[in-house]
Amino acid sequence: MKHIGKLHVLTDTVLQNRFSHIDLTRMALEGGADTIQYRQKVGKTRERIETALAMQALCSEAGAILIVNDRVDVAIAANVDGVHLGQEDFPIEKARDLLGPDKVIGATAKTVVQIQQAVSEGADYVGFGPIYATGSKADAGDAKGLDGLSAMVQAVSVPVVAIGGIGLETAQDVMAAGAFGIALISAVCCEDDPVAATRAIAGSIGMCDQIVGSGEQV
Ligand code: TZP
Ligand code: MG
Repeated sequence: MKHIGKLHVLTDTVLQNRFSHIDLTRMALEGGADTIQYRQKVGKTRERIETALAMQALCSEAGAILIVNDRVDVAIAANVDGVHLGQEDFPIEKARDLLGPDKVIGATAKTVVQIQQAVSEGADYVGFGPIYATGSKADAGDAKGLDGLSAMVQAVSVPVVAIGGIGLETAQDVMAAGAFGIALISAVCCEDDPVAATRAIAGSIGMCDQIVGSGEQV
C-alpha cells in the first residue's frame, strides 16, 4: 500500500554544511518527519547510491518514506520508496515503467494542466510552490500564496504537497489552505537544532511521534 507523507523534509548540504544528508535524515526522523527527500544536485553517482541506501535504512526503521529527488537511477539502485521529479527531469511515464506500480512518484507542477498531465503519467502526488518567497531555490519563481494554493487544491484531486518558504509560523496556515502536506528545506536544515525544529513544525500541523510513518493512504 502506498503512503504519502504530510511532513516532507528535503535534506540539503548546500545551504548549510554542518550536517550531512544522513545526519539530517536521522534528526528529521527523530523530530517526527514522515517523509525524507534526498535532494543532492551534484556529486558522484556511486556515493549517492551509498547515501540513499543508508537513508532508506533509517527511514524504513522509523516507518517513514524516502524519496530521491531527480535521480531515478539512484532510486532504483538503492531500492528506495520513491522519486520526486520536476518538469525537466526524467519523464514520469518512463519513471513509472521502470519503478513499477508500488513506488511513490511525486511531481513538481505549477499549473492545473501540468498536474493533470503528471497524474495521468503516473504521479501519486504533486509538489506545488513556492507558496512564499524562498532563498533555497534560485529559479523557484513567484510566490503563489495561500490563495494560489487553495485554488490549485480545489482544481485537482491528487494530494498537493506545498513547498517554498514554509516554516513554523506558516505551516498551519498552509495546511488550513488545503495542502495535503508540506515540504521544507531551510526551516529544518538551517536551524540550529533540526530535531527541535522538525518536532515543533510536526506538532503545529497536528502530527506527533506516535504517528510517524502512518501517512495517509492513497
Ligand atoms: N521547490 C520550490 S521552492 C523550493 C523547492 C525545492 C525550495 C524550498 O526551500 P525552503 O527553504 O523550504 O523555502
Ligand atoms: Mg528536479
